[in-house]
Amino acid sequence: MRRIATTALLASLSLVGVASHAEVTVQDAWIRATVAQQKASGAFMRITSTEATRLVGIATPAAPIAEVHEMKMEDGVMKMRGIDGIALKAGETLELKPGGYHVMLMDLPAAMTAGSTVPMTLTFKDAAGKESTVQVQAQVRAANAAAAPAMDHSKHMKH
Ligand SMILES: [Cu+2]
Repeated sequence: MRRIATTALLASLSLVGVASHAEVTVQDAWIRATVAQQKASGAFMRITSTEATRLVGIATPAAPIAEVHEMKMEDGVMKMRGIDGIALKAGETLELKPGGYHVMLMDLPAAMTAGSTVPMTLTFKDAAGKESTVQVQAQVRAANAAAAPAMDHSKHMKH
């Protein structure tokens, strides 16, 4: 009996392995342009995955520190903080946008100039713990480009 149960378990594990070739699509990745001396900015995008997965990290040569942040109302005040990842449901689009989840780029060595393109590497971790990366070209846009209310990133220095 025990042997049969083990075989069945292995079979289902390998099925999961086949199914976990998640295809991640990133659309409309952009970074808010900065002015000289501004050390932080936000990056935004829409992410869709064919399988459930988790965004666990971001890296870009344009910033030594890139963190996933969330914004939350706390005691009537909008606050933001670093989180260790964001879960994506299969087929559902996760939107990183001003006022919501975003990528925080910090300690910027140079201003982000509108019109330039910045490469970013997104790291995802699936339910089985397997990591995969997606390369994205984010477009730098003027601060007023978003329809959503502007987000004050100057308060990010506390992180
Ligand atoms: Cu932030």
